[in-house]
Amino acid sequence: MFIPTIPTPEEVLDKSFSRAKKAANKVRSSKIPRHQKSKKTEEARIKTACQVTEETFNSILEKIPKISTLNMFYQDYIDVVVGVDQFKKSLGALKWAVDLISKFENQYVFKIRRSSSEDASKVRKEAFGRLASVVYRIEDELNFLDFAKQKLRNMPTIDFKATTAVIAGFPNVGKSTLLRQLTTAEPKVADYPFTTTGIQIGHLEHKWTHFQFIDTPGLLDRPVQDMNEIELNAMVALEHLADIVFYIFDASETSGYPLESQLNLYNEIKHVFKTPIQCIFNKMDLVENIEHVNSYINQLESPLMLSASEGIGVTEIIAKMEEFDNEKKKRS
Ligand SMILES: Nc1nc2c(ncn2[C@@H]2O[C@H](COP(=O)(O)OP(=O)(O)O)[C@@H](O)[C@H]2O)c(=O)[nH]1
Ligand SMILES: [Mg+2]
Repeated sequence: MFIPTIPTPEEVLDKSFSRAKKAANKVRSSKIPRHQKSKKTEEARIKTACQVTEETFNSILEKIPKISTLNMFYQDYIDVVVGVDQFKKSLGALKWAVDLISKFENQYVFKIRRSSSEDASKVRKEAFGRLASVVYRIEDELNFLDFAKQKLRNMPTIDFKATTAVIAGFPNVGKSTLLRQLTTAEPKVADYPFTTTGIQIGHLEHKWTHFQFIDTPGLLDRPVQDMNEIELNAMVALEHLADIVFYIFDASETSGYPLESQLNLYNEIKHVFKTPIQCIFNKMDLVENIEHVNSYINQLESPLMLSASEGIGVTEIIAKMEEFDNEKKKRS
């Protein structure tokens, strides 16, 4: 997500005060009666300092997308990574500062006009003190927004219109290999909470349709009961973008996970996701005991057979995706 550069309170005030100084110099060198000069100069300083600060905050507020208008996937993502409430609270604080500053800007301008020339600089100092104190009041919020900027920098770019498959299964069953086989370009890596290597997104243009495949290493590859609440949330966020889940079995069990455990994880994921799940039996080329594998295949609804590293069975998966996409289009 794009978040503009977030300044520190010092940076906000430095900019505002130096611009105010320039504005004051301009007034001082202009042709106005001598007795009015100090008041006019101080008035310009107050106005400029306040307005520059307001503009700084307003431009941040305008550039940050409204969270509630984002896709649910992003809302959940932001919530898991930085917390949506905290995010909204920080933006609220910026808004609060803008309103307050524009209010006392007027008050101090009036005060200057009513004061004597000798008091003008005193009033201006008071106004600057007030401005600085408001800006420092929201220091925590500015820090938080800067933290959010860093954290949300590499958020996944998702095409929400594309029909999307999320790939699940234990480690080393062949998820990444399949993803590379399915997609034309190298899959893109983006951050995803609680995955050490991030999320991988691959694209395929097939008969003028855009398919999207997502591999989430470290998230859909272990028992759900081992997950904490935040990880569960991160997993549920995936549901917003999955049209279908591809659950990969390692039929050869060479990855070290018995088919029995793989079936358990399948059932757990099936329980969490409301989306359809397509079972895929990979590493068929390494299978030695086909009866053993068949006893699992027979328990599941029309699973597909695959040897991802050999590229065997990939076309059938794409055909399945196409079939699924057609059904989805019919439904909508
Ligand atoms: N023989 C064989 N090896 C495979 C097959 N699919 C994947 N592999 C190998 O299994 C290992 C793990 O694959 P990977 O795609 O990284 O699994 P992931 O952890 O689920 O992403 C790699 O060494 C792959 O080359 C397959 O169909 N047959
Ligand atoms: Mg992998």
